[in-house]
Amino acid sequence: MSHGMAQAPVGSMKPTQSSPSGCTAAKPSEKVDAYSCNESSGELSLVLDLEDPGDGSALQRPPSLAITMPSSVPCNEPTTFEASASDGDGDLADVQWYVDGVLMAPGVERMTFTETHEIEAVAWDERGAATTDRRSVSCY
Ligand SMILES: [Ca+2]
Repeated sequence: MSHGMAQAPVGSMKPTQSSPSGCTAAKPSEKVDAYSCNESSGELSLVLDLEDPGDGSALQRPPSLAITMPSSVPCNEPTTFEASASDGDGDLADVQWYVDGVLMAPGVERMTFTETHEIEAVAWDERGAATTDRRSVSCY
């Protein structure tokens, strides 16, 4: 003996989209986020609730950076680029040096000055935030 397939009651499962009567909704193909209702209109707003757990980890802080090498160095002697860099999040990733707008090769932090150059240091953290400091360095 077999049982017949049970048949569930069929109701209206059709999703309906209601709009206040007399309102003009956007075209179905468009994202509906506002209705124009005769004299009034309404809109939906998205509120981003950013909650910090208390240790600051939800917020990004850019690195702190200051060039510490002197603004005047001996000519014709190798001078080491020096900067003080830190990050409040503890995610300092890299410090890059530019001389007259040209990026120095990675790991190169010494140069012999024969004239004045515009030195720029850029500190990056792991999240991509950057802080820049500049100094004009002459030689004597
Ligand atoms: Ca950071």
